[in-house]
Amino acid sequence: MRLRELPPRFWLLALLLPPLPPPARAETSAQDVSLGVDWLTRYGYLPPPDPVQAQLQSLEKLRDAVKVMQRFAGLPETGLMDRQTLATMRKPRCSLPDVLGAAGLVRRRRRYALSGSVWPKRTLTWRVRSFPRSSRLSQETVRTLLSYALAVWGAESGLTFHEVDARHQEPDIHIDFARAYHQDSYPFDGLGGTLAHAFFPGEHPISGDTHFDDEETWTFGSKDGEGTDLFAVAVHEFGHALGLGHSSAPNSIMRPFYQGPVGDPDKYRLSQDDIEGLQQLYGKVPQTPQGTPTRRPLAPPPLPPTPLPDSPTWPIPDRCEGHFDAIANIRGETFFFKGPWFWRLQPSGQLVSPRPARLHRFWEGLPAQVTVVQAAYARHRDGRILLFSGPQFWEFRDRQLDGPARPLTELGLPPGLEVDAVFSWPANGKTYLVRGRSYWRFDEEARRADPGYPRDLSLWEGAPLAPDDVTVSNAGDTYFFKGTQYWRFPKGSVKTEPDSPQPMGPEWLDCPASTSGPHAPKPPKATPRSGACDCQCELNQAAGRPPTPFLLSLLPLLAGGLASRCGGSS
Ligand code: RRS
Ligand code: CA
Ligand code: ZN
Ligand code: ZN
Repeated sequence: MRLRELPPRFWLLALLLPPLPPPARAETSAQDVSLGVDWLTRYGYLPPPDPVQAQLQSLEKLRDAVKVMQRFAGLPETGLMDRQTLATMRKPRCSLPDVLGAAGLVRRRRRYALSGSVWPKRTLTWRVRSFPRSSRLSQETVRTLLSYALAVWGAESGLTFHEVDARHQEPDIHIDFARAYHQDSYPFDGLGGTLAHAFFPGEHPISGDTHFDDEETWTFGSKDGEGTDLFAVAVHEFGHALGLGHSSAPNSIMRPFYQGPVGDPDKYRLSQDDIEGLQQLYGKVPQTPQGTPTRRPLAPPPLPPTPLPDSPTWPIPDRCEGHFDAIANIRGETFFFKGPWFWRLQPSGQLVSPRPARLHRFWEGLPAQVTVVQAAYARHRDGRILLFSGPQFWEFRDRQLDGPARPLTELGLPPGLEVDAVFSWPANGKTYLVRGRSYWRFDEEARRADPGYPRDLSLWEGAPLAPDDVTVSNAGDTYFFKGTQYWRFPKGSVKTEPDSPQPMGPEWLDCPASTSGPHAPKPPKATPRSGACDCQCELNQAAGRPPTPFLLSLLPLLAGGLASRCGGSS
């Protein structure tokens, strides 16, 4: 089609073409104009055609549309359909619009765009429904990379993500690797072009769903630059799944064009523009009065060793900073959990090693995506160990997982609630579950929640609200932990010691007092745990096992496992 054969609206757009010698311009412009209008309309830069529009206004809008498109594409904002702009438009690309509604064309200071929809909850579930048909990446690696990509958004918003088994729960975010037509209106286009797309939050079953083109060569940590980095694309798509549109900010992961790998998933941080967009939707990570997050966001699991030779590692946390996720007395030993790590104190009060051990190397069968244990306790009646994360818990027999994830509602909590602390109180053999300023009680013998709960935590006189965790020492005293402090309740008492709280560091973790809060340094007291292994050893008897095999089973794992990574352990 030649320019003179075009309908009048294309003449208008021809004004956007750069000044070129007439013959060359006429040869290219017919196709260019057609491509330009279609492209800008298809990707949301132009509203659908309106024949009654005034010409001058339209010209201005067209120039604006071209400029916005150029900004998104990282091109000079000429407002003209120049060579670079047309080249960009000719390349195959995503079918979802870049600009969401008319607001996208309004000039804004912020660069990010919002879909206008958000999830009305802070814990979201996900599942990979279909994996790549053939890929260098194993299914395990795919899941791990996806959980890292979700955690990137969780870290800045406090949102948490749980991988679920659809047989038990329909997830919010289904993830598929699909080819060509795949039961939505956005068929994929084979190798290259569009890499993936995602649906904004909402109530439709497809809302939040994220699709990757299975004809791409998905890679991670590729040395030769081959393939498409799954982690980078997943971070982008999950931005949409949470409600973000595309952005034109230079460092934004939400730019509509693939920018290549973004480095180690455990070190990757969102750009300021992405953070601002996200926090517009979900607010900031909840802060305590001291300015620290109340609960660390769900962190993803360590990456598998293969096929990632330079597999990044999590920074090892400093135990002296306190703020543990969970603390539990397990058969006489005290476990301090923080992210995907834990430390262990022997019944004598000695730290087994100053270096933490890895959660998943020890708790066999704990799903890889569970990287924060929010509470833990050893059940009095059978010695089983229960680990809690999000709205679920897992039961372990010694170190082995025994059964599927179970909902907290089984222990009497209302649906959707998570726990701060769980402990078994020797005074009555009941299990206490604490959340915020409320607590519930579970009768292990009758295997049902006690009526009349929740009750107010102030009934535990002097206890901090929303403790990090609560546990009972071998001497039978109850300890509440929060931040860098602990509160002691003498055996059988629901009233804290008058000198509570105390700094945890010197007492429990072999840390100097100065790193443990506002208290003056004081010499370590005789440890409340030392020697007297009474009530917790009864657990082993109740379980019909002596304590030794369990304790011994830890040693090769902690010593050997850490030695290979960290060069030895004490
Ligand atoms: C998207 O926004 N999903 O939410 C889609 C986006 C995407 O796939 N963009 C294309 C892209 O960058 N592809 C790279 C490979 C082909 C390159 C050449 C052709 N080409 C997801 C990304 C951001 C993770 C769009 C696209 C393909 C493109 C383009 C855009 C050339 C501009 C220029
Ligand atoms: Ca493609
Ligand atoms: Zn799709
Ligand atoms: Zn996108």
